[in-house]
Amino acid sequence: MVEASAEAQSRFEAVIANEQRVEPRDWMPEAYRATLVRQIAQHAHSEIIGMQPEGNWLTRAPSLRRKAILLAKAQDEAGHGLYLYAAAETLGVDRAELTEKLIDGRQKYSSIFNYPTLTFADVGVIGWLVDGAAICNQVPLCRCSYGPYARAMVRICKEESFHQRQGYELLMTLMAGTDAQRRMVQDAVDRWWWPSLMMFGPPDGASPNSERSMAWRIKRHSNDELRQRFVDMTVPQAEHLGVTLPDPALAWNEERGSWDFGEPDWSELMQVIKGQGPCNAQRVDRRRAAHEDGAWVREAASAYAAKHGRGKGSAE
Ligand code: FAQ
Repeated sequence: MVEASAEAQSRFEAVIANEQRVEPRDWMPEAYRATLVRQIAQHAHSEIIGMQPEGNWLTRAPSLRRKAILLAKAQDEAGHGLYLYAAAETLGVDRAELTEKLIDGRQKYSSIFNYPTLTFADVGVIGWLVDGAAICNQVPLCRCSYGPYARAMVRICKEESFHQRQGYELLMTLMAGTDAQRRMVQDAVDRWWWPSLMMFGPPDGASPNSERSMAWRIKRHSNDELRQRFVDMTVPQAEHLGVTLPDPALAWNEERGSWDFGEPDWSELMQVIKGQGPCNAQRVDRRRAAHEDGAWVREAASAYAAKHGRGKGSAE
């Protein structure tokens, strides 16, 4: 990496301070670039691995309508992965290399996708809670200081909003059904509530990256601020739906104008991040198998690109 001139350094700092965007052509500190590669790659991997839990229900959706909706949602997640890998590539990394790192366990993806989807109600709860949490976390990323990431997030957030509504609509339908269907929804809420809170990351005191990412305006809010925002948004939705959130400490705090809530089990989050969650091995094995099964497509696309004089194509 070329040593930065004092002028380049102060130009970078002014862009951040003035709420402008850093673009791929601009000089940026190596640590800023590395932080973005880490976060964007983790985000892209999450979208791709995130297709698996719901994909489990594609062939067993209860109607053609539900199957079409679920298929469209999974396709959206694949698209989000592609925008995000493209954004990461503007930082000088190669998408194929990022995929290798994921399947070798050298890069992370969101903890939430390491839990099983036991019933079709899980599809609704993922839309409502997981996409709901993703929206809370990602809307501020539309104002991230790095241009390509911020722009990718605009479309992703629009699609995530649709995903959240479809999940909520599915749950409303189940809640208007039989007692067994209502029990199925409550059971899914009980299993997904705490993992959804963990999606926002460790508490602020144990979040080593937050301070610097916020100073660089990559992250706009701390993990705990966004978690609180999610709880405040979700409690009235749960009441409207007629489900109970599995947290006896949940109580309206008049003084703060917010909901108090219990402490997630942080040791569980750490276990899942370390690869020891209920489905980590299965998710990564499936991703590795899909990557290997797709080798012939990448080879064919590269051969086609070479034949048409485009050199090494974007065959991944
Ligand atoms: N899972 O210092 P911090 C979606 C790691 S997309 C796994 O607080 P940071 C769409 C973290 O990487 C969901 N690892 O880190 C969808 C760091 O490790 P490292 C994905 C986690 O980056 C819906 C260490 O712990 N969204 O849902 C997690 O400042 C439905 C210390 O943490 C994004 O990726 C976790 N939950 O803040 C798809 C959004 N939390 O790398 C299908 C963008 C923390 O130093 C179906 N990312 N870690 O070794 C972010 O906003 C941030 O990266 C955070 C973490 C907030 C996730």
